[in-house]
Amino acid sequence: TEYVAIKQRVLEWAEPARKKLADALPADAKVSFVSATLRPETMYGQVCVFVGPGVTYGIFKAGSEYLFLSPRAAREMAFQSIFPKWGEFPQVAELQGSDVVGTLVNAPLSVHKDGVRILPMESVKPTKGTGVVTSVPSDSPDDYATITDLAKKADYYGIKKEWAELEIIPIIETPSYGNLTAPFLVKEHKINSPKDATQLALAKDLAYKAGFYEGTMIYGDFKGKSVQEAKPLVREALLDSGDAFVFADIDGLVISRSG
Ligand code: ZZB
Repeated sequence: TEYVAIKQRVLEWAEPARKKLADALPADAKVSFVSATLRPETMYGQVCVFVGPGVTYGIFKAGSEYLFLSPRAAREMAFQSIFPKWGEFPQVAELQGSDVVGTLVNAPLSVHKDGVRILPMESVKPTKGTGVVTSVPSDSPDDYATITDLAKKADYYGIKKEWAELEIIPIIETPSYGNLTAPFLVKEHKINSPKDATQLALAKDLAYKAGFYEGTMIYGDFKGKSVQEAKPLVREALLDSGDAFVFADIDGLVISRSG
């Protein structure tokens, strides 16, 4: 799978992460969470970034900056010229997803200019992409089901309710599902929880197909264009600005093929 890897610069660390990193990083270190997405055209609607709370992540030095992602993805990137030395991916720290929940990061292109929070998602797969997922609840049923649950049970998850309540803006319109595809499908398929895996898989499939084949951008730089036209244009803009790079997930491909 070829992902667009979005760099989400840390603006403020959550307390557990800050403590663990005190001796590991220079005070002025530029660290970015790296989210793997197949839908760059939806980046306008990012409201948070998900990590698996029980997943182990690393911070890796890539030239003058640092990247937060799964060690598995870092190893793959070391053979894709994403780190300066071929095959090397120097790790400077190890963190659990739960350590970084609450961290404030920049979200390139998002309507939320002051940044978005890192939040927990149980269904994040450590073996796919970078293990970091940027969340667009307007167009991803998984994201909508999770953010709704996080806001409902903020205390249980140990987060501030307002972190899960950033505005969800319409960015893509489809004739089948209107301008908030994911909320529409979650309601239509009576999905009440992020654990409703079967219905969520169906909703995701429908959302992908409708978005790609019938979607029109109603927000952002390519407003009025079809999603098929806008997708490569947003991708190029993110690559050109340095906010993203391309990442081919080789292992993920092998794993998904063998089931
Ligand atoms: C933003 C986004 C917006 C995404 C959307 C989807 C949608 P797939 O389809 O199964 O190949 N993702 C990436 N890595 C992981 C992971 N490790 N664990 C769980 N989810 C992950 O997966 C690709 C999509 O799944 C990615 O694209 C990412 O979410 C998430 F409007 O990025 B996406 C209908 C989907 N819409």
